[in-house]
Amino acid sequence: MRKISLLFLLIIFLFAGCSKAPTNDGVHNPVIGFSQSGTESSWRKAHTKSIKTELKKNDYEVLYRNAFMNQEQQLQDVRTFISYKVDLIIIAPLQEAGWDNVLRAAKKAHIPVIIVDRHIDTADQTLFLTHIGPSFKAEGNRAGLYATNYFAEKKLDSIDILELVGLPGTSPSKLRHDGFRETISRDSRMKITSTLVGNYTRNKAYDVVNKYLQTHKNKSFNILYSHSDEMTLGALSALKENHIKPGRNIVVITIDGQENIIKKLANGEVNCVVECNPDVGWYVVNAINRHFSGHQLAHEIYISETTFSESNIDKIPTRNY
Ligand code: GZL
Repeated sequence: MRKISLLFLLIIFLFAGCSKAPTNDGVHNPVIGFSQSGTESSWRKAHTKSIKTELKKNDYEVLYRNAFMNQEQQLQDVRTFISYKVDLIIIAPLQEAGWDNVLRAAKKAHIPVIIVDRHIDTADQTLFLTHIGPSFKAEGNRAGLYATNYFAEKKLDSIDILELVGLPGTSPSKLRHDGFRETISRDSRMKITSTLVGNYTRNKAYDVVNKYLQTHKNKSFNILYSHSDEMTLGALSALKENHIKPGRNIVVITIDGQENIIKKLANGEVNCVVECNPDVGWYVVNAINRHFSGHQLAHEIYISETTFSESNIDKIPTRNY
């Protein structure tokens, strides 16, 4: 009888270690510092909600800070977590650069760090346990694949592309650009003739696209490739105000998969939506649980994603963002 009860207790302990926050002093649940870069899109808000919800479901105490797209503020937020001696820090970095000093301080304080969403640029890969997020390059590849397939049979001598990139110095802006260029290079007619910077916000995107259209009245283009749905929504307003029919006069390709852009796919204003999945909470908390249970983590954990267009519009799952 005694053997059975000991075995039962061992099983409970083992499974409990993988699914709930282990109490580090037998009383308090671990405290997680979560530094988010901003709230610029419903994608970003869904990303935040996914992580916070899963952490709380697993009984972690959460200290949350939103840097409102201010890099200095975000670095300060992380320093605050270090001063509070949290048990682990999650960072969704705004920019790639500038993280070494604060991450060295976290390492010196023996506080593990997990990077989510965008990447950081550091030579010292021991400064964080793992990165959990999309393959931005693959997202760019998928956008380019839609473009090359769409124009494969079209009788055109040249195919001009207007690219709307997000915040400079961020990994999605660089890698979505690289992935797209890599794929469209297979069609020598395709050329990115203008690149505008929309900083991932709707207002900035509207301003730069409207100014471009006003100052290039005689210049046409075949494709708008926009790195995020929020920027696409701003661009669509500018296109319509300048009497250009998005989805018809030009092909519109966008990345994220927000509910409001799926509606534009349905009404023909957008031709292709490359999914960028914000629902990473389970992956993040599973990694934290495994870390606290003494497991080694893969240094890169990719989130699965797909592409939506008129060919599968009836099968698009509810977006919840
Ligand atoms: C990508 C993420 C981007 C989203 C935008 O993972 O960093 O930032 O595509 C957001 O919605 O602004």
